[in-house]
Formats: sequence, structure tokens, C-alpha cells
Amino acid sequence: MTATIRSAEVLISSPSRNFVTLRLTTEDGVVGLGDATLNGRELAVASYLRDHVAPLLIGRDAHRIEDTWQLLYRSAYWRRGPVTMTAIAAVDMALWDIKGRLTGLPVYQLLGGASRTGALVYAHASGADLEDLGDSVRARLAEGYRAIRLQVAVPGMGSGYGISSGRSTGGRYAYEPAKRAGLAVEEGWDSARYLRYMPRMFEWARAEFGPDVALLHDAHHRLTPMQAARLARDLEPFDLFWLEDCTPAENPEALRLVRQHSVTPLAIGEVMNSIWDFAPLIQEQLIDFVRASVTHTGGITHLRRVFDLAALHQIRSGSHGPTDISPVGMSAALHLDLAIHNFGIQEYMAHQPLAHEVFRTSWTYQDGMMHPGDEPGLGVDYDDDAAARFPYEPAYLPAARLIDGTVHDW
Ligand code: GCO
Ligand code: MG
Repeated sequence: MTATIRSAEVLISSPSRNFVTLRLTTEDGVVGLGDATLNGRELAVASYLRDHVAPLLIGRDAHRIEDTWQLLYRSAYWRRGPVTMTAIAAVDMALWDIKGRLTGLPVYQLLGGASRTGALVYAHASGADLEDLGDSVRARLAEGYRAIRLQVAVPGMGSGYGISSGRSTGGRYAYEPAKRAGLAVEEGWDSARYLRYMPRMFEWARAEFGPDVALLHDAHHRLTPMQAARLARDLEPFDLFWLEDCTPAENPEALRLVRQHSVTPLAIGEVMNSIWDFAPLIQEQLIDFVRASVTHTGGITHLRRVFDLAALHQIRSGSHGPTDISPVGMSAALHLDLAIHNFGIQEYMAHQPLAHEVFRTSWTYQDGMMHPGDEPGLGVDYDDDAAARFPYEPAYLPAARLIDGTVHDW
């Protein structure tokens, strides 16, 4: 049984934001889609795929997922890194999609079948101040979410990470990380004000919304190890589901220090991309959730391996699901969420309606849970006519500067 790959196309479209999609087609016309979107660096992955990977795929058997993964990883010689691992991820997803379509099974069935009825997802709420944030949280609660990430502008700083510009009025699609206007927008940052304000925000949130809703927060890599330890300790009374990226992920020693001072659960990893990055954090029990995306971590094949390693240490999954993961990547994440045993939570930032004109998905949302659907493969179709209406537009992630002008982590 073989399914020979006939073509490998790299599709770039921008329905509200940029997405890079790999489409593999077999000799028999079976199509598989993979997400290759690397926010703000989209064309680098597109070139890697078009110029260096596509020629290797033509004529190969689409059924050989593991073999293709190992070939692309090992034969490039230059290993890991976001561009390489995103390109490999796109191929891997597309091959799982093809296998599903060929067998008539949704990918989660190929991964061992459902371990649960649906995946708990968390939504985003943000605000220019607590009143504005309150509106945003109430809107998410009314939509049925049981887990919500809270971000608020810090008084005196005027902004903060993850806040939409202007009042959100509870709007669903208010915050978008990459900005289309020119080169990187620069935002201000003041760790001292932030550290003073976050415990007040969570104290307010628990008083306002009670103990049951799961609350999350993303510090977005901005704190020193001791600042992160202080924040994790100060937030303990408010029982966070997790504190995300409290320090830059590439420094495991920082997390040792945070662990010495706090039991607030930690999630790390959206900027990492391989099991080798996660292994020390997992094996030393420095994190509670693997915060990675299928799209940037070598696809379903590789991320599953990371989750399996995490399972040995009772660490759970917390897949990245911002708008810069395309509906193809989001769907792949949902199939994995359903299949693995050590599922924790799935981020669902929700794409703009325009994105769904290009990507037709079969996933469903109900009462704070999502299900990938039972269509064969990943369950996503790509509409070329719709995509043609939304050509690529350069967009960049912001930069952050401290009050004295020093560039800081965004
Ligand atoms: C998150 C993330 C994102 C990133 C974005 C960068 O937790 O959802 O931090 O919002 O900033 O994915 O491209
Ligand atoms: Mg994050």
C-alpha cells in the first residue's frame, strides 16, 4: 500500500492575518494540509519548504510519516530552531491528514482514539483597566468558558502584554499580536509597576468571579528569575491554573529559583521547538505544563513524543493556540488533545471570521470544551478562491523597551 506524493505547494494567505499552509497531494488526488505559520517570519518557512523540502517529498510514500520526519530532521544536518521545526511540522501534519483521509478516520483515531469527550479550552480576556477587563471576562463566561487568561494594562505604564489597543468592550477578536502597520511597534515596559499590580488584579478577579473559574496569566518572558519567583509567590492565594513564561524559557536555572519559592503551577515553552529543549525542564520537574504548539514543535509526531516524556513526570499538556496558529494547526492540536492521556488544557484565542472563509474546519465548541470532529484526517479544507482575495501583507510582532529606552523581551 503506497500513496505517492505528486505535489507539494506552499500557500500564503492573509485573511485578517498571515498564514502559511503546506498542501501535499498524492498521485490519486488525496490532499493533506499542514500549518507552517511562524508569526512575523512567515516567508522564511515558506522558502525553507518550497526551496529545500518540497523537492525531497515528490515521489515519496505519504504513508511513511516517521521515516519522513527522521529524513527531514537528520538529513538537513542543521538541527532544530523555529524555522526548521515549523517546516517539518507542516509536512508531518499534512501526512497525518492524508493518512486519515485515506483510511476514512479522523487523526485522533489514528493516534489511539479518544481519551476524553472533549478538550477543555481557555479563552483570552484583557482590558485597559479592571472595569474593561471585567466586561471582557463576563463576555467569555457568557460564552461558556470555564478557563480564562487575564491580562490588563498596568496603571502608569499605559499598556502591557496581551492588551488590545483601546477599550475591548468585551470584544471577541480584540487582541492580535502581529501588527500590520510598518515595522515592529514599540511598547513600554516597567517590571516594578507590573509586579505591584498583578496581585491586585487577581485579588479583584477572585472577589468578582469566585473560586471556580480557572484563571491563567502570561508574563511573556519579561521577568528576572527573582522577580518571577516573587510574582509566583504573590499570586499563590489566588489559585492560578498556571503562570506562563514567567522568565525567558532558555534559562532552566531561573525556574529552579522560582520553584524554591512558590507552588504556583508553571507553563513554559511556546518559543521552544523540540524534545531536547523540554527534556531538562521535564526531567527536573521544573514545569507543570508543556506549553508548545504542534506547528512549531515538529508536528504531531514530535509533540506527542514531548507529551509522552512529560507524562512520566505527571506534567500535562497546554498546547499553544493563539491566532497565529492557523486553523490547520489548531485542528491538529485538538486531535492530539483528545488522544493523549496527560492532556491539561488547550488555548483557544479564536480566529477572525475571515480566516474561516479560507479554512473550513469541522471542530466544534460547546460549554468551554472543543472537539476536533469526525471528518477523515484533520478535518480542514482550504478554499483557494477565498485565499486569493487575501494576499500576504508584511506584519511584525512588537518590541518592548524599558523606561530608559533599553530593549526588553517582548
Ligand atoms: C500566547 C502567546 C501569543 C504569542 C504569539 C506570538 O500565550 O498566546 O504568548 O499570544 O505572543 O503567539 O506570535
Ligand atoms: Mg504565551
